[in-house]
Amino acid sequence: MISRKHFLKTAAFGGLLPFHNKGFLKSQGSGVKPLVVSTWEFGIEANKVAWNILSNKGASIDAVEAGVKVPEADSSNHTVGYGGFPDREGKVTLDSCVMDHRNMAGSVAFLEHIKHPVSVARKVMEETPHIMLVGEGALQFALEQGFEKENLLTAEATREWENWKVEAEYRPVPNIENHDTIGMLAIDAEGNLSGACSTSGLAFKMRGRVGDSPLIGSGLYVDNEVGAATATGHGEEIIRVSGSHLVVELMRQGKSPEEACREAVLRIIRNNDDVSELQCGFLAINKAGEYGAFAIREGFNFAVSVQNKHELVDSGYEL
Ligand code: SD4
Repeated sequence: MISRKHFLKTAAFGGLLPFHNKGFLKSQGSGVKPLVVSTWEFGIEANKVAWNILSNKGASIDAVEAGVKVPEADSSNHTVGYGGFPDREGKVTLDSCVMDHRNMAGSVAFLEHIKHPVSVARKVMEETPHIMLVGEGALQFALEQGFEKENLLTAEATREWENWKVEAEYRPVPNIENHDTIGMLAIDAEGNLSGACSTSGLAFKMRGRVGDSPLIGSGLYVDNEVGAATATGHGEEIIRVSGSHLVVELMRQGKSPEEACREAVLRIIRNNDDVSELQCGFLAINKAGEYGAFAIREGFNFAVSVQNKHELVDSGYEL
């Protein structure tokens, strides 16, 4: 029998699936600004750099770009920037985007040899009439903008790729291969929202494969009147529901950040007969400075920085 408490918990969302979180989909965060949140535990170090900018009255777009550059430069992080695992052919290809409070956006995808794709994405936003550049064209643009061509494939990533080739099974494993995309969202002292997202994508992906992370509306979306959202996990599933835009629109309809993230997760679950090998997570903030996250399964966490404190928080999850 379903207890009344359990029924009330689930009926509001039109489903009776179990879900897990600390406290029931309530608004997290006191609404104090500035605020920065980012995906996964390495978000703490990224947030600290972003926080330095925000706490000195800096702009949210400067904060998210600087923050995301931290894991991009970290060779021990195997799915962002330098040190990222390569594609099947042994090439590191990077995806990134930014969006600011003016609804302006920039993006690069399938970019090789440039350590900080987030900064190239920002240049696309600021220096071109376009939103997205890919592959050779993105590289050419980056070089014209003064970025340096570097080898991003580390000895460790090469070893992992060599090992992978022995079995050559293309099977992403939730929370193991896929768990390092950084999505960062910030609200500055002026109340302006920005976001950035950066990844090397799924390890050993097909050459040319692009996931959700550089796609405005999928891996990231910012609406300065409502809030911002970012995504991590299986990009194909996130693209199928235009995940981050969906989360922002659900917040516009009055849902808390965590409720909105959960609804997007439920749509992904509904789209799949078998979710046993899937992981997707969303992270969101609203204009009031509240935040929340939700994932398909346990294991997703995010870093929150507010009032000079940096904290790692476990996301709610459905299964
Ligand atoms: C992708 N969403 O390329 C990225 C991978 C990821 O956490 O987020 N991993 O599909």
